[in-house]
Parts: sequence; C-alpha cells; structure tokens
Amino acid sequence: SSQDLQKIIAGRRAADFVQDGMVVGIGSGSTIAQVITALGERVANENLKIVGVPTSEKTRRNAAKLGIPMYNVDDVDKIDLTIDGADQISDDFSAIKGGGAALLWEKIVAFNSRENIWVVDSSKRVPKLNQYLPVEIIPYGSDQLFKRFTADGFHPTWRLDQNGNPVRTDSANYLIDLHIPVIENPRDLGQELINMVGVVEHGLFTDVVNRVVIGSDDGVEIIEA
Ligand code: DER
Repeated sequence: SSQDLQKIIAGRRAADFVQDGMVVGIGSGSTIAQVITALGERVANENLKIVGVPTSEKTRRNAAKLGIPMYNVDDVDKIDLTIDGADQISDDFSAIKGGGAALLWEKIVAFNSRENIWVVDSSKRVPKLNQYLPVEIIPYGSDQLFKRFTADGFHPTWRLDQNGNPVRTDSANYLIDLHIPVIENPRDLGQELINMVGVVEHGLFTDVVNRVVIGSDDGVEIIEA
C-alpha cells in the first residue's frame, strides 16, 4: 500500500542519521521495523559499529536478530540519538504514542537521549491530536481508575489482546486508551494524567522531538522541530 511504501522510504532515510560509534535508541512499531532493517544491512555491509538501546522487548529481539548489539538504557552512559515512530504528530510537534503498548520505555529512552527523531507516514500528521490516547497504569486500583476516567468524560477502554485479556506492557502494567475528541492542550492534559495516583505514564509526548522524517507519495520530507 501507499502507506507501507511511505514507511519504507521514511524509515530508510531516518536510518541515514545514524553514524558509526553511536549509541542509538531504537523505537517500536512497523515504521521503525524499516529502520531496524536498514541498520541491520549497514551493520552487515559496512561493518557499522553501533550500540542499540531498545524501547521494547520486541525491538530488542528484532534488532538483535539483525546483528545490532543491544544494551539496556542503564548499561550505557548516554544515548546519542533515538529514532522512534508515533501514532500522531500535531502541528506543534506534540505526539500521541503508545499504539504499540511501548510508551513507557519509549519515553524513558527519549528522555535519556541527546537527540530524538520521529519517523512517520503522512497519515500521522494532524493539526491537533485527536486519536485515542494510551495511558499506562498499575494493575492494583486500575478498575477504580477506569471509573474515574469514565466520570471525567475520557471514554476509557481497556487495551485487550486478541483473546480479550488485558494487555500487559513490558513492565507488566495495564493500558487504558482514552477517547477525547480533540486534545486542545496536550501539556495540561499530560500534567493532569500524570498526577493521578496509579497512572505510570501517558502517551502524550511534548517538548521531546528534534526532527521529524515524513514519508509521503512525493518522497521524504524532513522537518526540524
Ligand atoms: O507506540 C508507538 O508510539 C509506536 O511508535 C507506534 O505506535 C508507531 O507505530 P507504527 O509505526 O506501526 O504506525
């Protein structure tokens, strides 16, 4: 599909920002899968020397399989560059992330990185954030939180796996997706959510990204945030 092609060209272009000797934070999702493939080729063909830091166990496995040495965020001094995907990016470079249930480790890796690049296909660009918002919560008290989200008008739904069981994140937490028509002020909403007891992290990423790589039917556009 056109979207798949956009992910391929954007992912491969984003991988070009990785330089020899870098510690690279590697994101999660299908767009980043293209980045991992491109980096794996460079490790194999150019003998690229990098250290990868995963944002999910799935990414750790996929990158290691392609010969990228993977280390935990606590095993490196600092991450030079993190490349990750996003579910939506608004005009002010806020994003919703977490569609792949990896938002907590993604945010931890992002905040320990000197530079952050997001790679998306053109469908992810919106004027204002308006898709479902993932929130990672501690299981104990999660039903109470669900009721509070409902009372607050956030229209919550449980993130369930294909068997209808609640998804467990890599940190063994639950995910609740909030459905808010338009998020006018992501910073304020993020503050409200992070202050709720039992909320571990949310999928609003503000004041994080430095550069966005966007695949479209006309090629790849690179925007400095
Ligand atoms: O969870 C995330 O934020 C991921 O980056 C992800 O949702 C992006 O997914 P995609 O590249 O498969 O659209």
